Amino acid sequence: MDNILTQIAQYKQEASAFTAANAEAAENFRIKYLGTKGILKSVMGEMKNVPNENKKQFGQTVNELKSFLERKHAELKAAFESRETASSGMDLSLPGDPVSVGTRHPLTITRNRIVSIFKRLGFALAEGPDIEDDWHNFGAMNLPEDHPARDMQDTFYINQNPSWLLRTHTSSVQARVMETQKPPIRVICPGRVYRNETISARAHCFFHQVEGLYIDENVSFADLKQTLYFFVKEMFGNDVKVRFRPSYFPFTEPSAEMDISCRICEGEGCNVCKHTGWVEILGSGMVHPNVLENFGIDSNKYTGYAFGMGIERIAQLKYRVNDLRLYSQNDVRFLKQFTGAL
Ligand code: 2NL
Repeated sequence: MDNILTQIAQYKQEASAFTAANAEAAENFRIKYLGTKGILKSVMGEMKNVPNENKKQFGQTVNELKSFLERKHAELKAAFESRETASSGMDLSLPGDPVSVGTRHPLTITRNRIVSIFKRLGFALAEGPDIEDDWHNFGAMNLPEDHPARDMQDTFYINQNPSWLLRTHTSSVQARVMETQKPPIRVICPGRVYRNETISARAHCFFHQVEGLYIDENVSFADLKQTLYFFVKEMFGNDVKVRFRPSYFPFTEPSAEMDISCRICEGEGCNVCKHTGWVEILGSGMVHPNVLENFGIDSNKYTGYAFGMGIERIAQLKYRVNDLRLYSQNDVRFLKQFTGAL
């Protein structure tokens, strides 16, 4: 009797030290201790050799061993079951969900191209706030108090404080540059601008502009023409033709608008150039002396040129976009056509 009890204690010790590295090892434990030809069965078989007066005690010991082995087996098995459930819902050999790569917006592509051309000519990038005050947007730009652009019909004023407005051009950025820097000044200023327009294929309440400003001694109209000529050749190709037409802006004198030969019909005549062979792409001129003096820049010593263009317009000519609204509708059928464009 003592023999068999010692033997049981030994089995128990062995079993309790058993570790399983995988589900198979846990199953081997079950076969070894709890299987039909296992240790528990053979211990139970000893009952017939135990003297009657000890049967009760022996039975208890065997029952304890049995529940110990079952608990131990459950523990071993559970360790793997939990690990298996965590990963079983996932087949690592399946191909992953494709990550769709976005595209740059055509206006971003166009702005980056414009800015990079002027950067190569030594222009520095300058940016400023969309919400401006009257001085930086209008006053400093030589717009008289009664200029129609200042009208509520044309400009968005901020309700809470009507001395603030949404900038109507990025000239306000150049104003801030002239306020804080001394000539020579050479900056290129891209940004969103706002005008109170009814939205249609040709007009929107916001659009994007790039303006440029160059102030130094002896800056001439010839410099303006040559710089803009270089710009359009880089932007539209070497064979592009240009013409300047006299124009009027309150902030420049003299002023000129620049046309390029129509890239759509190459001068043959089409809807885009309204059968003239020419399309307008920007406004420009020599900075008005009043604008320079507004910032304490001596207009007898310094001269400058400035220009402004609409990014939508340049993108329209490059990509043949015939409705301004497409730029802000976020329709992926439109946007994904620019895949691959930089
Ligand atoms: C256009 C015309 C223009 C300017 C913008 C400018 C800026 C300063 C001084 C003088 Cl700080 N002028 N900017 C000059 C001429 C034309 O824009 O059609 N823009 C879309």
